Amino acid sequence: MGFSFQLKATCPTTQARAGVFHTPHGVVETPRFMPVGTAATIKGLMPVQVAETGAQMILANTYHLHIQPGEKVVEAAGGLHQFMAWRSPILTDSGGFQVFSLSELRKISEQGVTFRSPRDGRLIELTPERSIAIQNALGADVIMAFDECPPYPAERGEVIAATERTTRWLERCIQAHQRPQDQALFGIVQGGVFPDLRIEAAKTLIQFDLPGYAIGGVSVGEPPELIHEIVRATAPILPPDKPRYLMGVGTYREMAIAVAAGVDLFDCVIPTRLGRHGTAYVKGERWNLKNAQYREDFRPLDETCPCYCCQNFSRAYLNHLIKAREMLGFILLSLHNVTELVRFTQRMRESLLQGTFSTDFAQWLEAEKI
Ligand code: PRF
Ligand code: ZN
Repeated sequence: MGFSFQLKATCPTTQARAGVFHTPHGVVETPRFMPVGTAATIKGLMPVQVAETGAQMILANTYHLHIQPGEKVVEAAGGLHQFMAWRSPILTDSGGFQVFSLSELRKISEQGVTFRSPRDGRLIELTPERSIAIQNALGADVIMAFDECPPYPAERGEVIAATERTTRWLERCIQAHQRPQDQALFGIVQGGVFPDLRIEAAKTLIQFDLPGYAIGGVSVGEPPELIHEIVRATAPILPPDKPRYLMGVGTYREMAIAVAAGVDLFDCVIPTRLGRHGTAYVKGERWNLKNAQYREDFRPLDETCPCYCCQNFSRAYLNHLIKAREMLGFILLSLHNVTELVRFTQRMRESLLQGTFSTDFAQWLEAEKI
C-alpha cells in the first residue's frame, strides 16, 4: 500500500530522470504519457487495449463524472477501477479547469466555482471541499488539488490573484482529504507565464510536503517558447524525490523539453481526439488517412510500431474505413496514436536508463534557443 517514488537514472547534462512511482494499483515507470479517459473511458478503446499501448496510469475527470453518472454511482459500483475495469493506476483531475474550458455561465469566487450543468441546466457548485469529496468517492490513486487556472493572456495582477487563491484552495483541499493513505493528493503550480510567480508558487507549494506536484496553467494558448520557459523555471524547484506532472501537454517537442527539465508525467486528449478525426501520428507527423494518397498504400501505418493496428492493417484499409466512417477506423487510429505517444515517453525512459538521453534527444533540446 501507499506511495513512493524512486529515481532509477538521472541524466548528467540535463535535469531528466527515469523513476518508478508506486501506487496502490501498481507502478508507473516514468517518464510516461497518460491517456485521458474523461468519462471513465479512453474513447474507443477497451481497457485491455489501453494496457497494450504501454500506458500505466490513465486520467479521468471529476467534472464529467460528477455530472454523469455522479460519484455516488461510481462509489456504489466499488470505485472507478472496478466501474471501468481498469485495474492499474488512475488519476482524477479536480474539475475547475474543465469548468472553465467547457461550461458557460460559470462564476468564480473565493468559495469556488458555480456553473450550469450542460446536461440538464441545473446549477452546480464546485469548491475545494466538494472536488476532494467527489475525488475521494471516485477513488483514483492520484487526486488533484482544486486550482484556478488563469486564462492566457492575463494581466500579472490577475495571475497573482489566481495563484494565491490556488494556494488557499490547496490548504482547504488538504483539510478536506479523507483518504491520504490510499489517494495521493498532488498540488498544482500556477503562475501564468511569469517565471518569478511560478518560482514563488512552487516554493510555497513544496512546504505542504505533498506526494507529488503538477505544473498547471500551461498549454492554454501561449506560444511553445513560453511553455518551455515556464517548465524550465518551475520543474527544478519541485522536490527531486516526488513525481512531477505537466498537465495537458502531449506534443513530442514539448514532452522532450519538459523531460529534459525534469518532468515525469504527461497527459493529453490529442491522440484519441485526432484518431476520432481520422488523423494518425506517424514519424512525428500528422497524417490524414482520408487522403487519396493512401488509397492503394498497402504498407502498415508505421512498420516500427508494435500496435495491433500496425501489425494487422494497411494504410489502404484505414483509408477505406475512415472514408466509410466505420467505427473501427477511428478505434484503430486511436489505438495507434496512444501507443505512439506512450512509446515516445518510453523511449526517453530507456535512453535515460542507458545513459544516452542527452545525445538521443539533443535534436529537440538544441533546436530550442531560449
Ligand atoms: N489545472 C487543472 N487541470 C488542468 C490544467 C490546469 O491548469 C491544465 C492546463 N494545461 C490542463 N488540465 N486542474
Ligand atoms: Zn501503430
